[in-house]
Amino acid sequence: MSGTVFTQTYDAIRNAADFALSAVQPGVRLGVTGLSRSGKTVFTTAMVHHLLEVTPMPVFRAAAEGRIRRARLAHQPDDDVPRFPYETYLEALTGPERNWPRSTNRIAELRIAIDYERASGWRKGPATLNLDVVDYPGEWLTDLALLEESYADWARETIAAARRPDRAAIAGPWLAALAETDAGAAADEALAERVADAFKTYLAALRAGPEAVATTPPGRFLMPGDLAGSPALTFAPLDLKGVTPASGTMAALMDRRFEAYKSRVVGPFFREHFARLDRQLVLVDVLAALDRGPAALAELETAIDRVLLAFRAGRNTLASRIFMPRIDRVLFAATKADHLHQSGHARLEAILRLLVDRAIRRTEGAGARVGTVALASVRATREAMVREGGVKLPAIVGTPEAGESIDGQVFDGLTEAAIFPGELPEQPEAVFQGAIAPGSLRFPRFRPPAPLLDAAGRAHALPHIRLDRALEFLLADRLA
Ligand SMILES: Nc1nc2c(ncn2[C@@H]2O[C@H](COP(=O)(O)OP(=O)(O)OP(=O)(O)O)[C@@H](O)[C@H]2O)c(=O)[nH]1
Ligand SMILES: [Mg+2]
Repeated sequence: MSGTVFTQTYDAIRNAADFALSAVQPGVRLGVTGLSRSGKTVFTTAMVHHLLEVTPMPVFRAAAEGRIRRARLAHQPDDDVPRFPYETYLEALTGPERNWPRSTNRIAELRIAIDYERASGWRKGPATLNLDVVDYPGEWLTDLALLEESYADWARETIAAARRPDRAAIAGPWLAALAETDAGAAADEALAERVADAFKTYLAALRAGPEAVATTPPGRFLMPGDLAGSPALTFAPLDLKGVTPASGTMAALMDRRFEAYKSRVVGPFFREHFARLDRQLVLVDVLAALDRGPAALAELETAIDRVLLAFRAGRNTLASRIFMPRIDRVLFAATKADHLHQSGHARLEAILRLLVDRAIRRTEGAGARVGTVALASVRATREAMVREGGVKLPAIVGTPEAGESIDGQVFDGLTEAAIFPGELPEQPEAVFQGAIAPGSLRFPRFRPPAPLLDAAGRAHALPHIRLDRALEFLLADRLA
């Protein structure tokens, strides 16, 4: 209990310090999150690029009205968070090789100081807004549920979920290893590592399987950040058979590590990072889930529920003693919309809207203003009409990455192709009734776009779809 009180005091002091600072220098902390491969790094890179270059963004009013004078990278406020290597990622995207940034598995931060002109009112005149962007894995949000659970409960539930008949093939090896592990045996580090490894292999198989499960905590097991291999990540559920762990046993060791994971890893993340965010962007690869089929879609719904619960935490939950979120706007964005002709964008957004609305109903509110958008952070395609069997179809044209294949044709990474990606149903509900057969859509990975040069040979800014709408929702009031 005393620890909790201390935590609150500490938070109060820090929040007061944040507040005192913000009175001098207005700031906004924007979280960018989403599950693995949802497009976080590409979005953050593109957003920073458009802000720094002050590109024309019709829907982002502050930019459209010419009130953004200049934006520059500034020193980030947190010395213990890795800097988001913007320059490296932009170079990868726009360099001669045109590569997407590599996969990341940890938190990163970047500060952009935006010099702008206030729109109106008594404060009219020049001002500066410090925008802190924090990119972190969405998997970490799933750990919130653990804060209220004991090791025994978590172990029982996780084992029960693995014993579901439809998971037999995926869970088999781990359940076999589990059956051979005696929770009452003497604590043994080598054994703990073996059991934890078998459990991690199971989690990885779940994610790669048809359900594409990403919401089975602990979130750091697949997204360890800098903690890979540390004891706080070397634990796993054991079959306790209803017996309370006796000291010196494997069960007691696992129990202690589980508690350490909560207090050393989960708590600090929510307190020191999540609770300080003002705005949150959640990127969702809706197209990939649609293409994988109903199980993946159901899993995506669970993931959105978990995210919303994290935003609402703080009302009558144990978590509220640990942190209190202050996020007042959440934007869910369906990414990679450039995989569809623009005629399909409204349908894509409608499906996301439905997923989010259902989640809001299930989780009884969002605790923040919620928006949805279908966007492409970096548009890798252009549009065309193709003729297939005498019918004209809305298609997209881009360069599929080397090794991608569509209808038996394997691409070399140099050849452009016009692709009809398939059609999304008019009624968004239909996707839950199997309107899209698994694997029936054509969503190859495209290479980043070739640079467009102006008359003087200078490269144009990276193309995007509705990135400006996202910025307007997330930042407009702070740049008013
Ligand atoms: N065509 C297209 N592809 C995109 C876009 N954004 C992301 N992608 C693709 O999605 C992949 C993942 O994007 P990232 O931004 O690295 O995703 P992430 O969420 O940071 O992924 P992790 O770091 O692995 O968690 C990229 O390598 C691209 O292939 C987009 O706007 N258009
Ligand atoms: Mg990333």
